[in-house]
Amino acid sequence: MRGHARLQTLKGPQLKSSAVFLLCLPLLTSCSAPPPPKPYGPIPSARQLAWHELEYYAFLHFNMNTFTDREWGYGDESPALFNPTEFDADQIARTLQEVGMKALILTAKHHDGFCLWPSQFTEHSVKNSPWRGGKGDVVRELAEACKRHGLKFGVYLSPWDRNHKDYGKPEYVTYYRNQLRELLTNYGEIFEVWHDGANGGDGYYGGARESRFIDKKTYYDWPATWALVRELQPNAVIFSDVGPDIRWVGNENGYAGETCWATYSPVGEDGGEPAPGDTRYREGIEGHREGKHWLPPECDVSIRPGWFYHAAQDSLVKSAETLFDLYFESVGRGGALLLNVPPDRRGRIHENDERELRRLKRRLDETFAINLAQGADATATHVRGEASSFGAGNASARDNQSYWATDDAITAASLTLEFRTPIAFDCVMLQEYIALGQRVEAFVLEVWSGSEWQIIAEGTSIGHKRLLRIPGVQTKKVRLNIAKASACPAIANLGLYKIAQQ
Ligand code: FUL
Repeated sequence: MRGHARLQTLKGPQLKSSAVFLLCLPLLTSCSAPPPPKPYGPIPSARQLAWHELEYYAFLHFNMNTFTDREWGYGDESPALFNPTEFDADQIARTLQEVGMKALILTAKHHDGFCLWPSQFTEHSVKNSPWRGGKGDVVRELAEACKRHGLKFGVYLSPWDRNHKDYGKPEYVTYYRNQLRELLTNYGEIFEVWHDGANGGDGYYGGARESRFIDKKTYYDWPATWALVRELQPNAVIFSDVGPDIRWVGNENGYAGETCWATYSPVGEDGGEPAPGDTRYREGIEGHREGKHWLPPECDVSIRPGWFYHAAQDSLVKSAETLFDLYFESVGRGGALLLNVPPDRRGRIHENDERELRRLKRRLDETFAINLAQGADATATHVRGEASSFGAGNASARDNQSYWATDDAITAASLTLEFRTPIAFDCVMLQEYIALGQRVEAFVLEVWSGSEWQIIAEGTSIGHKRLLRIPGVQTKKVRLNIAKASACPAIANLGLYKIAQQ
């Protein structure tokens, strides 16, 4: 009774919170916020979650081929040919950082076997090149420059080696692991280890000059090789056609599918066990809705026609407009954009590449500078336990750590943003709270015309990030309908933007 009397003297928010508190006194547990939803399906590991945040980073194809004007060296190239005239790791790392990239992955060894670091296990390396009098180490200079410029650093170590005499024999696998150990021990923190799928064929092989093929499923004993990566660099993600952390998207053109699941169950070309270089790789474009593993796609593509620098391609650098499209087709479909920017024979990022990268950066910055959804009034048809900690406003909040969620039984629901004055936008960003898995299977976006709801976009997968470009609209209300989900949705972000013109 006394509690009741006091209630009557309170007003506004004070009344509301006191009332809730008093009413809950006898039933404290039933009024507390509900527990978060249970994860659905495979979920990302901590290292995968950190990787998802990178989104856009560089591939650096720079090695012997840069100096021989080739894409695949045979393996008999003289180390004397590797001789950049003005190698400048700071120019490379600084440029990449300034254009918005978060990391770089260097071809420490490509198929021709030449090593950019003075490996103690071969003579086929920078130590026998005239560059820096044979005392140079490209891996070290770039790893250190990355640290100085706030980039993460990763390595590509080609499993195929057309130079090595033992390629095809068990001894070569020991050599490969020894090299991996050098790279993962001597150069600080490595964020990603990249294993290519191209493997086997003709080559120099220590002078044998013949064709050699290996059993892709068994030769490298990949589980044991990856265990070495885990031991030496526990935070590094491992990329290959089959993961185990990041999958190849199945094309070298830089795009994921319009529908693209982070989950995937790779199978071999013959329908059996998969291995790097032996998968039905086209399935990587979409992944599998019921995939057994969290294996998000990395979309690799070169800014030039070739992976390595060729002066003849200086006029063929992809434009910022093309790169902007690729960004939407990779990052905007839940993957990462691994954009190859091959240093030239000086050992620097070429001016033409730099120009387009800076134009791209300007346009991305301008596009995503203002999220029009922030400040909107957010409501939802369902909110988990009616708790503000799962409220609609979480989806339009600045951070991605809070999310709008519904009760477990509700797998179709909608969220509406309402604005005091009309907003104009032509780009939508959606994000799920992926720590709980990929849950949404279909969504519809609508705007209020003044008299009715009009559909402006429909889609399937969301995952870490979905970017949609739509014809420009002006409206005071935007509605996101989650039409189908495998478990109650957990939406971290609904952002609205206006695309900057180039
Ligand atoms: C391919 C390689 O054969 C190319 O040379 C390049 O390195 C590309 C990224 O992967 O499989």
